[in-house]
Amino acid sequence: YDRTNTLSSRQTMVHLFEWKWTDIANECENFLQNYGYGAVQISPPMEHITINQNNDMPWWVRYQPVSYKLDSRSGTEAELQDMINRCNKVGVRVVVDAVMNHMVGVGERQGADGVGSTANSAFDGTDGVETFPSVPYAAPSFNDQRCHRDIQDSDYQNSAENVRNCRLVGLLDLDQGNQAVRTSLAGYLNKLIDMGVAGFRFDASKHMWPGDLMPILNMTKNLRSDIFGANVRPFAVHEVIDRGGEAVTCGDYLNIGRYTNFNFGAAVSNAAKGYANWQSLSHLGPGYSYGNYEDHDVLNFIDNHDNQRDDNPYVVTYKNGDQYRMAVAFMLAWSYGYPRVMSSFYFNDHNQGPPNNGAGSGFATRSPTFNPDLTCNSDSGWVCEHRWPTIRQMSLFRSVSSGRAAAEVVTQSNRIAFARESAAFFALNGQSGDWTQTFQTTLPPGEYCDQYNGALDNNQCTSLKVSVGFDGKAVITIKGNQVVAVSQASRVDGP
Ligand code: LAG
Ligand code: CA
Repeated sequence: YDRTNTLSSRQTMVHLFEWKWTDIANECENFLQNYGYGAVQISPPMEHITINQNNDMPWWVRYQPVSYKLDSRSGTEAELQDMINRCNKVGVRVVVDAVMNHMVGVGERQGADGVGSTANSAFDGTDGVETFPSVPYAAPSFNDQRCHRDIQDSDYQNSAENVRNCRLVGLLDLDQGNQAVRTSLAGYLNKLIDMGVAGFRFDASKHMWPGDLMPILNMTKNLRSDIFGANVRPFAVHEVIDRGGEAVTCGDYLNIGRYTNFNFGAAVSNAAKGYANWQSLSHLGPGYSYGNYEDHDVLNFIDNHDNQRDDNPYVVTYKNGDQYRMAVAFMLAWSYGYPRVMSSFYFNDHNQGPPNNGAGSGFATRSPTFNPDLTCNSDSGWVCEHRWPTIRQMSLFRSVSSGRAAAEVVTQSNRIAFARESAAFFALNGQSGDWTQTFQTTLPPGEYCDQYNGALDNNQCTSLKVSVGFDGKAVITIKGNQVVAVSQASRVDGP
C-alpha cells in the first residue's frame, strides 16, 4: 500500500485543504499538471455536521462524519466525480482523507442547537443512543463496551488500548473490530476507488488498531485498471502523530502503507528557525533521530493543517515567510520519502473556517482568485503555498530528480549542498556571509537558471545563472541565508 500511484515524473503531493471540488478540477488542469504535482490530498468528502459557531463554520466540521454520502462543504458527488475525472485526465491523482475512527462528537444531534448535516441525514449522537441511519450505524457499532470515556493525556504514554478504544476529543469511537463496521468502511473506500481515486490519507490511524486496518484495506478493490493499469492496490498513508515517548508508535503501521512522518518537518523546521544546524540534515533519512523509517515508509511534510494551528507551532508555516520557503525547498530537493506540500487559507483563529460567503449562504466556500504571476490573490483568502514561485519551481526540481540519489554532498557549519545524480543541484547557506565554491553539480554542461529566487522564463534566467562546465563543475556563490537550486527543468536551451 506504499506505492504512490502517481506518474513517475510527478513526485509531489499537494494538500488543497478545504478547496471545493470544482476549484480542484480547474487547478489540476490549469496549474498542477504544469508544475510537477502528482497528486492532491482532498478534504474529507463524506457527509458531515454543519454548525454555526460565532457566525462562522469551523474547518473541523469535516472531521465529524454523519454518513458516507458524498455531499460535503466541498461539493456534491457529481462534482467530486467530475473533479476526479478531470484530474486523472491530466495525470494528477486524487488522495482522499478518510475519516474511519469516529463519527460526530458525543451529544451532537441533528436539529439541536442549530446542528445539521450536509445531506440532511438524520443522526443522534446522544451518549448511548448513537444512531446514524444513513450508514447505518447504531450503538453496538461503537466502542462504548471497551471504553466509555475520552482519551486522557496520560493514556498517550501508558495505554495503546485507551488511545485506540476511547473517544478522541469526545468523538464517538467506531469499533473497527466489528464486521458490520468493517463492511461499511470498506464499502465507502470501494465507492471512491470506483470513482477513480488513487488512495487514502487515513485520519487518526493512531487511534485505530493496525490489526483492524489491515483487514479493512484487504477488503478494498484494486484501483481502476483503465486509469492505473492491472492489479494496482490503493495508496495508503496513516495519520500517526509519533514524535517519541508514546504507547502507539509509527512503527506499528509499517506493513499497511506509509505513515505521516512528523519528525521530518520538526527537524527541517528547527534548522529553518536557526535552532539546529543545516549540516546535520545531510543524515536526514532512514534512522535519523527518532521515527524516520525507510524511504517507502514515509510521507514527509513541513506543516499540516493541524500543527500550523498550534499556539506556538513547532514547525514553520506560511506565516514564517522566507524560513518556510527554505524548509519546503529543502524537503523537495532532498531525496527522502514522498513529499506533501501544504496549501492553506489565511487564518487568525484556529477554528476559523475557509473563506466563505457568510451565514446567508450557509458559509459557502469561496473560490481562489489568481494574480498575473500565478500566485493566489490574498484578498480571496487563500494562501496557495503550492503556487509560490519558489515552491512551484522546487516541485519541478523534484520531478526531474525522481529516482536520482543525492550525491556529492558538501557540508560546512550550517551549510549543505548536494546533487541529484545528473538531474539537479541544490545549495543552502545558513550562514550570514557568502559561500563561494567550485561544486560538482553532476549536471551536463550548459547554463542553468536558479529556480529558488527565479526561474527559466522564455529561455532566459530571471535571477542567477549558473554555468556548468564539461566536467560537471560550476563556481557558485550562495549569499547568506540563501539557496541556489538548478536542474534539468531550469536549463537554458534545455531539452
Ligand atoms: C485528525 N487526525 O488524526 C485530524 O487531522 C484533526 O484535524 C481532527 O481534529 C482529528 N484527527 C479528528 O478527526 C479536528 C479538530 C478538533 C475537532 C475535531 C472534530 O482539531 O478540534 O474537535 O476535528 O471536528 C471538535 C471540537 C472539540 C470537540 C469535538 C467533538 O474542537 O472541542 O470536543 O469537536 O464535538
Ligand atoms: Ca478508535
